[in-house]
Parts: sequence; C-alpha cells; structure tokens
Amino acid sequence: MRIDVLSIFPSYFDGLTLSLLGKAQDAGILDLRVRDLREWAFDRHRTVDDTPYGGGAGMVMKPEPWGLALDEIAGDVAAGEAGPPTIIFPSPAGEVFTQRTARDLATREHLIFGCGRYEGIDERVFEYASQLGEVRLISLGDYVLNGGEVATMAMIEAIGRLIPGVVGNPESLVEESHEDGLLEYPSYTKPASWRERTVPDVLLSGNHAAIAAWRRDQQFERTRRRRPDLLPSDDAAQS
Ligand code: JDH
Repeated sequence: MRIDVLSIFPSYFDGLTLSLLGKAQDAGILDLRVRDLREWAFDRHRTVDDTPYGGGAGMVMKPEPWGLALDEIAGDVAAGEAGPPTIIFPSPAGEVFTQRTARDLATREHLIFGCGRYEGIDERVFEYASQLGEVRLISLGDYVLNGGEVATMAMIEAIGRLIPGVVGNPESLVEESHEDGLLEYPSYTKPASWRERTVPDVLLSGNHAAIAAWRRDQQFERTRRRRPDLLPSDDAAQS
C-alpha cells in the first residue's frame, strides 16, 4: 500500500517510522511518504493561508498549493499502474472514523491524506480532488483538534495494522475479526499475586470452558457499564 501525507508540519509523522509501521516500511509492505505542503507555495513567504471570504475569525488554507500538490502526487501514480487514489481530508465535519472505516481503507492501493490547519481548507479543493480520486472527509471523533495531523496519524496506525504482514501475530487480527462489538475482557499476567491483589481463580483453573464463559460475562458487564450504546438492546444505539 502507498500512503502520501500532505501537511505543513511533516515532522509530526516521524513517529510513524517507529515500531510496527516502521518494520512494514522496511519490508516494502508500506510505502509512506510525507510531504510539506509549502513545497507547492511559491511566493516569498510560502504562504498557505488567507482571510475567509464572507468574514469571520481565523484563516483558511488557500487552494493553489493543494491543487499543485494533488496534481503531482495523484499524477505520480497516473504514470504508474495503480488506479485512482482515495483522498482523505480529516475534518471535524466528516463521517466518524471507526474500525469499519479502517477495514474499508485497508483494502485501497493508494491513500492520500490532506492535513488542514487554521479553520480548514477552501471548499473548492475537495471538489477538485474528487476529479483525481475518491474523496472522503473523515472525523476522528466529536471533539475539536487544531489540525488534521493527529487524526491522520491515528487513522494510519489503525489502517496500517490491518495490512497483511504488518501485525506480528495474525492470531490477534483473527480474534478481532470475530469481534462482536463488545468491549474486551480484562487481561492478567504473572505474578498471580501482586501487592495483595490476586488474579481471578478461574483463570488459574485450567478449565477452558469456565474461562471462556467468565471472559464473555466480563465483556457484557463492562460493555453494559461503560458503553451501553454498543449493546443491541440500547434504544439510543445507532440503527
Ligand atoms: C482537520 C483545521 C482545526 C478547528 C471550527 C469546528 C465549530 C475548524 N475529530 C476532529 N476534530 N477536529 C479535527 C480537525 C480539525 C482541523 C482540521 C481536522 C483542519 N482544524 C479546526 C475548529 C474548526 N469549528 C467545530 N464546530 C463545532 C467550528 C477547524 C478532527 C478530525 N479529523
């Protein structure tokens, strides 16, 4: 999979070369390229923002650098053999990112993330980008961030670990794919007693049926307490 990131803060993404995703890049499974949007800003100050038409607080990202950057990066690929890219703009006004979104995006050959800053990006950039690929406006969640960088990093991590060969232990992915939308059960490791706190007896019993039943019960109990919206019986649940 190829992933391009456009940002005015490219060093935010240094962390993605560490750990799992770093190994995927070394192994050639993931081709991650982070580019500074100001490479496509040609005035003396490499300006990427301007005041909003219609008035209002803050600044808006100018369309020109985005257009040139997207032409080059999507055009890069038009010259190759891959199909049109999926172009993701993190946005507080987007559809909410979930594990389902991650699974969908993990099937794509080429992702481009456009990280906005200030009050966001001139609307015409999204229209123009849809001529180059499939555009998705996606929100990390219902809270306000200062830009798209942190959202992009979270999405790349969630998507990246679903690419075959990236997660070290495929068993953990199999377990997740069988997931039922409940919260996970609690985990314990040695020692069996730590600072007067003991591991639940059932986990030391060797009774695998009893362990499975206890874990299932813990999943339901935690979900009922912490995330009742995930239970099918919840009236407020998304339909
Ligand atoms: C991209 C710039 C900062 C801050 C206006 C929005 C009232 C607009 N889950 C997520 N939260 N925030 C982002 C995100 C934020 C971004 C950019 C993504 C580019 N910003 C920004 C405030 C506003 N504000 C909320 N309304 C209720 C008006 C942009 C994000 C993601 N993904």
